[in-house]
Amino acid sequence: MAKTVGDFLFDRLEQWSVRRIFGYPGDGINGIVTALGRSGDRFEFIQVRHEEEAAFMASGHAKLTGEVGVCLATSGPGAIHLLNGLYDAKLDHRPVVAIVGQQARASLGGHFQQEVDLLSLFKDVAGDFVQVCTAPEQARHLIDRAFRIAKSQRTVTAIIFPNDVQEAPAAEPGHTHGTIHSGTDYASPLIVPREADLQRAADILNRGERVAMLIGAGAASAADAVLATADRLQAGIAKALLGKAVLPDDLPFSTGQIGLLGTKASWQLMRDCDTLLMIGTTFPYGEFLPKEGQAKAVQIDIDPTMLSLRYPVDVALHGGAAETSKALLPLLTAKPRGKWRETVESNVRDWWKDEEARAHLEARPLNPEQFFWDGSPKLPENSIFAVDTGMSTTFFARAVKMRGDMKLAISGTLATMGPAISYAAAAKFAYPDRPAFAFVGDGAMQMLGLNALVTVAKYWRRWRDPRLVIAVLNNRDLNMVTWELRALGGAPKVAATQDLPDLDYAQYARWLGLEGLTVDSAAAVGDVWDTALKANRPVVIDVKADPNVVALPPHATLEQTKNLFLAMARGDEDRDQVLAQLFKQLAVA
Ligand SMILES: Cc1ncc(C[n+]2csc(CCOP(=O)(O)OP(=O)(O)O)c2C)c(N)n1
Ligand SMILES: [Mg+2]
Repeated sequence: MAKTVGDFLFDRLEQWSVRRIFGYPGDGINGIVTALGRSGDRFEFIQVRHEEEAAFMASGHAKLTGEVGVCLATSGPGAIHLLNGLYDAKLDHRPVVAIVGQQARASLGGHFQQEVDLLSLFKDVAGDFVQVCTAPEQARHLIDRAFRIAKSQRTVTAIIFPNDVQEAPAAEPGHTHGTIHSGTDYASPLIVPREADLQRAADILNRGERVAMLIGAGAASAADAVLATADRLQAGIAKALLGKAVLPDDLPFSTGQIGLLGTKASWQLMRDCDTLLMIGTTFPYGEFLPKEGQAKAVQIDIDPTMLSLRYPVDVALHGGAAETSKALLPLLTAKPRGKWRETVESNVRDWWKDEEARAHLEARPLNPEQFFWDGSPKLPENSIFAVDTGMSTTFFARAVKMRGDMKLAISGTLATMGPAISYAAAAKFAYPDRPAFAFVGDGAMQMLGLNALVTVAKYWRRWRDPRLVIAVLNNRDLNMVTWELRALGGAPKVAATQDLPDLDYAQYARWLGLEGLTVDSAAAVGDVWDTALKANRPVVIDVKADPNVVALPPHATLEQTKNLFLAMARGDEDRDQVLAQLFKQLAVA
C-alpha cells in the first residue's frame, strides 16, 4: 500500500527522534491512528483518560528530559481539552508539539459536527507556529518547522491535519516555483555575551560587598558554574521554585526557596544585599527582590524577552546560563570570607531550625508539613518529584531537601491544578529505573488525579522500578485559596466554594490494583513512608491533613497578619483551630 500522509507523519516523527506520544483517539484523527497502527513498534503510544493529561504528560516529559513532548488529540473537543496542558508548557518555556485532527477540507466552513476554528483556538498557545496541513506536500515542512521552532524557542507549536489529508497519499514537493524543501536537523547554540559586556557585569559583581544570587530552572545545566561563582563572590544563593533541584538544599549558603512559599533566609538575603546576580529565572514576585535602587544587578538569560523584567538590572546579559557563567568566572576576583557570608549562613541555619520546629507542631489529625519533613531524608537520591498546585507546593518547597541527582516538575508560571500525577507518570516512562513521587491536593486529585491514576494503573507494569508514590494531601478543603481569602482578602473561609467532599483515596487505589495507605497521626508518618518506599507497585498515601496549619509567607506583612485576624473576626468557621495553630507558629519564628 502506498504511504499516506499519516504514515509520512510517523516517519518524520522518527527522524525527529520522537519515541513516545501521549494522546487519545477520535474519528478526527483516524487517518493518523491507523498509520500509528501500521508503524510497528517504533513508537510507544500512551493512552490517557483526558486529553489534558496527554498535554500535561508531554509538558512533564519536556520539563524532565529537555526533549520535545508530543501529544495527539482529535478535532474539536479533543483539541480543546489539550489547551491547559499546552499553556503549562508554553508559560514554563518547554518544547511541546501538539498534533490534532480537523474535519475534512471539503466540509470546513459548513458548521459541520466537531468543526472548531482550531487556528484561532491555538493562535495564542501555539502562536509561534500553528498551521493546517491542506495538501500532502505541506506535511514535511509543517512537521519540520513545528519541531525546530518548538525546540529552538522552547515553546508550543501545533499542526492541524484535516482527516481526508491524513488518508491521502503522501507526496514530496516538486522542484518548481513555490515549493518548500525542509529538513530535520537542529543544533542548539551556545550563546555567550561579548567580552566588554561580561566585563561590565564583572565590574559590578566585583564591587559588591553583599552579593545575592537568584537562580531558576534555566540554571539547571549551570550548577557547577553557579557554585564556583558563589564561591568567588562569597554570595548567598536563593532558588526560585522551578530551580529547586538545581542545587542541593544542604549547602550552608543556599537560602532555599524564595517567595510566598520561600524561606525567611531568602527574604533576608534579598533585603540586605547590595548586589544581585540572577541566572535563568523568571521568578515573578518583585516584592521579594531588593527594592529598586537598593542593589546593583546583573542578569543572565538565554531568552532576551525575560531580561530586566522583574528588577531593572544594570547589565542584562543575553546568554546561556552555563556558558555565560563560565565566561564570567575568570573576570571575577575572589572575595575573602567575611561577615556577609557568615550572616547568610547563620540565617540559613536558623531557618532550618525553625522549619523543623514548625513541621513538628502538633496538629489534628496530622501536621502536613511533618509528612514532607520526615519523608525528606528517606527519599532516594535519584528521585523524581512532581508537585501539584496547592499547599503541597508550599510544604514541598520548604520541607523537602534536594540531594544528589533529584529532578522536579512543577507548573510554575501557569500554576495550574492537576498536572502532578501526569508529570510523575511521564517521568516513569522516561526514567523507568528511578522512583517518582507526586504530591497532590485532594482538590487536584478530584479534578484530574483520579483519572490520571487509571492511566498509572494501566501502565505501571512497564516500569522496571514500579515505585510511584502519590501522596494526597487530604484536607477536605481548597486550602491554598482558603488561606489566600483569609490573608490577602481578610475574608473568612466560604464553605460553599472551599469545602471538598472526603474520599477514601487508599481504597480507590486498591480498587485499581495499586497499593493504598492512609496516615492520620504524627507517630505513623515514618512507617507509612517506609512501607511506600518498599512497595512493589504504585502507592497512594491518603495523608489526613489538618487544614488549619498556617503556612505564613516568610515575612508575613502587617497587612497580611491584619487580614488574617480580620478574617477570623468576621466569623471564620475554623477560627478557634486557626488561631490555635497561628499562635503555635508565632512562638517558633
Ligand atoms: C485549574 C485551576 N483551577 C483553580 C486554581 C486556583 N487554585 C489554586 S490552589 C487551589 C486549591 C487547591 O486545592 P487542593 O488541590 O485541595 O490543595 P490544597 O491547597 O488544599 O492542599 C485552587 C483552587 C488553579 N490554580 N488551577
Ligand atoms: Mg485540599
